Amino acid sequence: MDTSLLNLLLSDASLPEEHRNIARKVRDRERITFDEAVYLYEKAELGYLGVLANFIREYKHGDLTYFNRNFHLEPTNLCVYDCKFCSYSRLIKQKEEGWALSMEQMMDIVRRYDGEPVTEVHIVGGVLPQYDVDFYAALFSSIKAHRPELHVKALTPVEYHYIFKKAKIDYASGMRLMKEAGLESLPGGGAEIFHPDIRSQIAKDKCTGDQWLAIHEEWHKLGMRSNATMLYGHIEKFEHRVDHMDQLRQLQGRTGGFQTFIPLKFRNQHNQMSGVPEVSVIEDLRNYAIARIYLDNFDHIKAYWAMISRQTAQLSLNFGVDDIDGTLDDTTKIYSMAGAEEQNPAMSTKELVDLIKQVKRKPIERDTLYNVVRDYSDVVFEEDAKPQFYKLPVIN
Ligand code: V47
Ligand code: SF4
Repeated sequence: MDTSLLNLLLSDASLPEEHRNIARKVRDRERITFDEAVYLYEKAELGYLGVLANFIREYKHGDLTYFNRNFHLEPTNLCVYDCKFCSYSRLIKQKEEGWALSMEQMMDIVRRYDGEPVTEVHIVGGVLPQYDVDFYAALFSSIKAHRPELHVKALTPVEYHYIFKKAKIDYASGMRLMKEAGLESLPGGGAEIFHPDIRSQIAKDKCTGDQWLAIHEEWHKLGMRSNATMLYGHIEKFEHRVDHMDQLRQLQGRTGGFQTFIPLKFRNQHNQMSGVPEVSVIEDLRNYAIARIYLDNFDHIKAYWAMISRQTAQLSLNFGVDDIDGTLDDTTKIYSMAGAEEQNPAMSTKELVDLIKQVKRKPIERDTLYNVVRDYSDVVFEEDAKPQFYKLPVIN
């Protein structure tokens, strides 16, 4: 691991005292405080943050950069809630623009991947009364019966809180039931911003921040893993971002069950918050870097390429990120509907590997639990083996 840039920073007498103290803490692997994180958001420029975050990224993972082969299953885009940032949900009254798949239709989607080398199905969508505890338990067990090695990463505390309340069961019993049915991990969605001052404005009615955290905690107590997200860059203040990460850091301290933190950039197309401008790419990178520095007990920071563009995903690998999610196969609509650059998100394994190699990192295919499936550092794809020459036009 190269410490020269960090040492150079530390030897710079013109660097403000607070900057130097935080850099020293990072070098000595000490935890930074809440106030220091707010200070970084307010005062630190990108180059400085990049040196610190990349130092942490490299002592945790060297050049390794993870991706997986997955597809999304989105049962419905109808939803009983009305989150202001959501471009995806069609309230039940706008039913003509929506879809709600039956169990058979969902299994047809799963069967479409028979024989394909995918390792994970990520299930995410809206909340509807007909999808209850029994429905989801039957879905998970049907998927596992059909393809036992396919990892089921499904739903968020938003759905779980809703279906457990309806079934009158507590979180602990509910999560146990889901595990028995075949659920293997929880994606990070539904977290938005935990702080009630913001949550009540953008995502009122659905589960609170405390309920989101309580459901993950019950899941972790069963020995299971999950992810966490943060929807940033809208009406929240820097203090709210740090508060959000602080609650995650505390829960992680108690359970160790989180695998990865995924900052989700607010996109402003076709939703009720279209008047709120999106933040710049500089702010995206600063945010990844501060997350990497603050969340010292999280192993991984993920940039979701489908939402921030392939180029920003490449850049993020120098700002603390070590994972860029998966192939997706054009099976998710959440971000394209919100104005993300990728309108039909799908990348072949070769494209993902090339994207990572182009910026001199090592592409590692992982499964959902970060077991290494394959190291692609020295893999030559068939297309690469035969050099392509362009025929020059003959000029007479
Ligand atoms: O909770 C909705 C977000 C999330 C918008 O765990 C928006 O591996 C930005 O959580 N602008 C769902 N974001 C997706 C999600 C996720 C994605 C990829 C990987 C994983 C993982 C989890 O999408 C929602 C919400 O925070 N979202 N609308 C929008 N306009
Ligand atoms: Fe429903 Fe989720 Fe959209 Fe909120 S973000 S309206 S819970 S689909």
